[in-house]
Amino acid sequence: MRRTLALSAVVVGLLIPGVVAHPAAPPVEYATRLLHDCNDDWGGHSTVNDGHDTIALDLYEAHNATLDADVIVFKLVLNGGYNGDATRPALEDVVTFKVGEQSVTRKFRTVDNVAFTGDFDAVAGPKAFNTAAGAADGARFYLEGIVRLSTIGASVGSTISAAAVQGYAGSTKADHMPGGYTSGGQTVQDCSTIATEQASPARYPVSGTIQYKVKGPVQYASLASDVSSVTVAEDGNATVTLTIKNLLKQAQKATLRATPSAGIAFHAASYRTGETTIDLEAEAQKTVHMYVTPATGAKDGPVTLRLTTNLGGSVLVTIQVNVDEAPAPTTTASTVSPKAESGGLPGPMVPAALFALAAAAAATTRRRG
Ligand SMILES: [Ca+2]
Ligand SMILES: [Ca+2]
Repeated sequence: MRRTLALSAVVVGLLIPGVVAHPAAPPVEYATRLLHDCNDDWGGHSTVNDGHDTIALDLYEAHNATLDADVIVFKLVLNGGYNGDATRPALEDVVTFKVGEQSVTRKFRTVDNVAFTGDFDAVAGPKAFNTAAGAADGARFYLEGIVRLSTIGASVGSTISAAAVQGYAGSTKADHMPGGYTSGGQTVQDCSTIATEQASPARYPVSGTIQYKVKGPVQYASLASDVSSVTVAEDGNATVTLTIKNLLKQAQKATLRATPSAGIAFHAASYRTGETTIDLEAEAQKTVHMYVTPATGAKDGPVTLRLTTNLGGSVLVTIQVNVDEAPAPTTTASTVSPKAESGGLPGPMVPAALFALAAAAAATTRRRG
């Protein structure tokens, strides 16, 4: 792998520099581009100087299941690394930014340009960086530095600003974003593409000026309930209609969970108690029915619904459930809700509470007869 990366950098840098000098593909739709460097300013230099060619820095929010937390992911696009000599100092790429007025510094580090570590909460990559058409973009690759919101003192509404990246080879400064690079101890502002940068701010954000407002990982999918509270008889049944929408132009797999899960079931593609998965085609909207079936002795309380998606989305909705105590046995039948009697209950996996409800409805019919 090390040899492949180094060799590719040499080949691309020396033989086809015209191909090198091009911008990174735009960020994925749920990411924000914080920085784009001058076009490959370190590109040829990475074949004679150690240090990564910094290309771009994107940010996206996600719910990270491993960390069990809402996180910010800094996606750093790089190229090259070593110049082909035997020196091979440790390479570091230091990411700095502000959360509100608080300065934060995190770094990626490698001693072989194959395995990367760092002082983020987690580091992923390297992974191949692709062109907009999905092909490998030369030898470019990206790393992901993942931090919990809580780790960096951020929360929904916080502003992240003043992003910058400084590359190092050992203790020697190399390429940086925004702007040029350092060579022989001198800062070189090689920004020949500044006109392009200004003409396309979404692709080349004007260096260091992006102010990102933390939203939580809500840009992937939405979840809405037709009611904020529901009243249901003890041992009875109530139906809540949930609307789920894929906010992205790509398919996602969503998982819907209820806490507490007891007495909660979903009817989506199939009937599931407590949790269900839903395939969401691009920009699709789907309706899911949630059945609330409180057991005998159940108390009033909130039910929290969490919708997560395989790309990192997470959204919460809380519904208050008020339980009407069951009256004396002789009047049980009168407490059955009209909605429950009207049918439409799921078939093959009806929980015990629903069987009890059906029995009560049958008793009503007999008495009326
Ligand atoms: Ca660069
Ligand atoms: Ca630079």
